[in-house]
Amino acid sequence: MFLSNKASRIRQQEAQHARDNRAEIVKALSIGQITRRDCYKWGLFTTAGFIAWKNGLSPFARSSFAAVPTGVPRSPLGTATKFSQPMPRLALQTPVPMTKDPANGNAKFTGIYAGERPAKRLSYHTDFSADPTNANFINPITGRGPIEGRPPGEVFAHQRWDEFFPEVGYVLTLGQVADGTKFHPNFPAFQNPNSVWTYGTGPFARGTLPPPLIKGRYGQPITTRVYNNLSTNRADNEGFGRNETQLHFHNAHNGAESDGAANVHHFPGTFYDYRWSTTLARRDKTNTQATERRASGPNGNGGLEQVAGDYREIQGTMWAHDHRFFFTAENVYKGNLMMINYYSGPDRGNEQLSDGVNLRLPSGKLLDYGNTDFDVNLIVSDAAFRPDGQLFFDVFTTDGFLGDVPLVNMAYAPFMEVLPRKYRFRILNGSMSRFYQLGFADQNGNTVPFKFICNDGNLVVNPIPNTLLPGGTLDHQGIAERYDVIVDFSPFPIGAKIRLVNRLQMRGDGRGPADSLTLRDAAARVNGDPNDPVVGPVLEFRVVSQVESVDVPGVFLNATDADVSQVPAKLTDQIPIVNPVRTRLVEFGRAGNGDSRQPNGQCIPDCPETATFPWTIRINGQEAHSMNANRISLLYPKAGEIEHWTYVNGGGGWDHPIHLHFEEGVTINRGTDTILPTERLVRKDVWRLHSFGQRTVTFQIQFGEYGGSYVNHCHNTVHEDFAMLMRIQLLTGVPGSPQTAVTPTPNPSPDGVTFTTPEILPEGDPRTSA
Ligand SMILES: [Cu+2]
Repeated sequence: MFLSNKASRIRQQEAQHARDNRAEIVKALSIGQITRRDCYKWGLFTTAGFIAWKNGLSPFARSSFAAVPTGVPRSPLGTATKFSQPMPRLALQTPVPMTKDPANGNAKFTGIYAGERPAKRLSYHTDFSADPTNANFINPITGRGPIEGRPPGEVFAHQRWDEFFPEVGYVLTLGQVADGTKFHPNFPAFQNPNSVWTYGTGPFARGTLPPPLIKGRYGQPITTRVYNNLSTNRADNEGFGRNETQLHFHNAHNGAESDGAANVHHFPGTFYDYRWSTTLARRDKTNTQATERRASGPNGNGGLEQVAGDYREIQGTMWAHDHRFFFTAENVYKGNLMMINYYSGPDRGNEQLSDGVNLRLPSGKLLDYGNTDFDVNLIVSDAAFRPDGQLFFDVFTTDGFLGDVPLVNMAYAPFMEVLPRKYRFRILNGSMSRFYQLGFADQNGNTVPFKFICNDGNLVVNPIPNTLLPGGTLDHQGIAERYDVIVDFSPFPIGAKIRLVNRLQMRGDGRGPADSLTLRDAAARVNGDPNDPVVGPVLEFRVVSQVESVDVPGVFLNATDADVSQVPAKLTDQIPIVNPVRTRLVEFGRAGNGDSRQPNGQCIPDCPETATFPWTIRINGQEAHSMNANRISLLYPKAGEIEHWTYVNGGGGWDHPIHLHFEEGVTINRGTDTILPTERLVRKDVWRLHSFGQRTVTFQIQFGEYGGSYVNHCHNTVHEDFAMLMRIQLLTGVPGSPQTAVTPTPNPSPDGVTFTTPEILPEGDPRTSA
C-alpha cells in the first residue's frame, strides 16, 4: 500500500509525537516526577502494567505509524552514505604482566598499572565488611559502600586461585563515551556523553568506540578489572540504560564469581575484578596430566604450553557484555560489549607455524599467535537514532527492538580493504532482537563461496561449504551467536567489491524473523530494503593490492605475497553422544503472568517501575516462572554427570535464541525437523527456538571444574529483561569448596552486598525430585 506524501508525513509526525511522549513518561518516572500510580490514574497504564493504546502512545502501534522497523521516523543519516567510511578494527587491548606477592598471594599489576591495588582471591568487599570505616575500602566517589563490587567472603572468592593465578591484567572502565564520537563522520551529531556507554582503557577513563578486543590464550589466566565510571545519578542516561553493571564473559569457562551474571552488579565509583581463567573444560576428568598436545595454548615463543582438559572443548570466538538483570538490552545496546578471542595450540592465529598441532587457519604470520591481519572480528548490529542524532532505544517494547541503521563494529555500513587471498571472519550478532541471515555476494549479486569453521566459538569437525546451506548463505544467526567463516578473495581482481549481505526480513513487531530474500535480491537493495534498511548489504570488501598490517603497523602486505594459510579438511574430533544420567525439559514461553514482581511490588534485583513480565520459563512441565535472582530453577548436583536437555518454544509466534552460561552443549537433534550441518553434533551456547519449525532442540551437556550460580535465558535481550531468565545452581566446585553447596543470593546495593537464602524449585532439583 502506498500512502500519499501528505498522509505519510502525518504518520511520521504522529510517530514522532508518540515517541516524544513515551520518552517524557520514562524520564518523568526515572527521576520521580511521576509514579506508576499517576500513570494508572491518567489511563496510561492498564492494570497489567502495559502502556495503554492512547493517542499513539502504544509501543505496539508500530505498523500503524511508519513502515520502518523502529515504528518511528527514519534515523537521520545526515549526508552519510553506505560504504563511505573504513571499518574500524576492534580496539586491541594490551595487558600488563601480573606477579605474585609472596607475602600474601595477591596478584600485583605491573607497568602502567603498577599504581593499581593488587587483585586478590577475596574481594575487597571482605576488607570493607571487616572495617566499614576504613577509607581504603570505601567507594571513593560516593563515600559509601565498598570499593569492589564482588561480594565478600569465601563464596565469591576466586575459585582455584593459585591453580589459575592471573599472569596478565587489564584495567578497563565502563564510562560515558568520549567527546567527538560518531557512528559515521557525516552523521548529524556527536553522541552526548550519556547516549553511549562503552569501555575505555585504564582506570576512571571515558568510554571509546570501536569496542575492545582482548586476545587470551590457554594457560595464561587473566584479571580484568572493570571500573564503573558512570554518573551516580540514574537519570543521567539519555532515556535508557542503568548505571550499574556486571560484565558477563559469554561462555568462557570461569567460576561463577567471574561469570558476571550472579546478581553481582556494581555501582559508579567501584570496580570488579573478574578472573578469566582460560580453563579448558574437563581438566579434572580427561587429559588430567596435560599430555595431549592439542590441549594447549601458544607460549608466545613458537611453542606450546600444554594444559589439562579435553582438546575437543577448545573455545575461540567469544564476547563479553553487560548482564545487569532487567537492564541488559539497554546497557548492551548502549555500547557495553567487547570481543575476546581465545587462542589454542590448534587454533593459533598463526598461518605459517607448522608443528603438527597448529591448523594454520587464515590469520597472518607476523606475530607468534593471535594474528589479525587476515582474521577479522565483525560485530554486526542495528541501531536507531533520535531526530537530533542521539542513540535511541524504545524501553517500552517487550517483543523486541529493531534498529534501522546497520552497524559493523559500531560503525555505519563501512568498507574494508582486503587482499586477494583467504580471510577468516568471526561474525557476532551483537543486536538486541534482530536475527540475521548473512551471505557474501559479488558485484553482480552472485554468491561468493565460504567455508563455515566455528559455531559459537567451537570448531566444527569438518569445514562446511556454503553449498550445503540454505540459499548458499549462513543459516539464521540469532542474537549472541558467533559464526566463523573462511572466504577466499583470490579469484577476484584488484578493484572487485564483495559485500556482506543480510537477506533476512524481520517481522515488524520485532518478534522474530519473517521471510528470507534471495541473496541476489537482498544484494540488489544496496540502500536497504525500503521497509527495513538493515536488510541488504551491510559491509563492503574491496580487493586491493596492498594493505598495512594491523598486527605490526608500518609493515605492508601485498597481493603478491604467498597465502600460506590452510583450511584442513578436519579441524577437531567429535564428542560422542552417550546415554545421559538424566534428562531435562525446559519450555520458554508466555505461560502465566510472570512472577518477577513480589507481592510487595519489588523485583530481585530491582526492575524498572514500568516493567511487566510476559515471558516465563517452565521446567519439566511444572509451573511457569519469570526471573527472580533469589529463585533456583534448575540445580545440577554433581560434576561430570552427562545430561540431555530439551528446549522447547512454548509458542505464540515469538522466536527465542536461548543462551546457556558456562558450558556448551553438543546439539543432538531438532526434534523431528531437519537439522543443518552447522548444528548437527556441533557444540553451541545459543540455540534458536523458532516459532514456525525448529521449535525444539535437544543437546548433551555436562558441567565441571567450577560451581556456583549461573543463568540460562533468552538472548533477545528485550525478552531477557522482561524476565525470560532463570537461575541455575551448579554444585560442581572442587571438593571442600563452598561451590559444592547452594550459593546464597547476593543482593547488591550502593552500601554493599547482603545475602538471602534462595528458594529452589523442586522440579529442577534431582536430589529431591524423581
Ligand atoms: Cu526470547
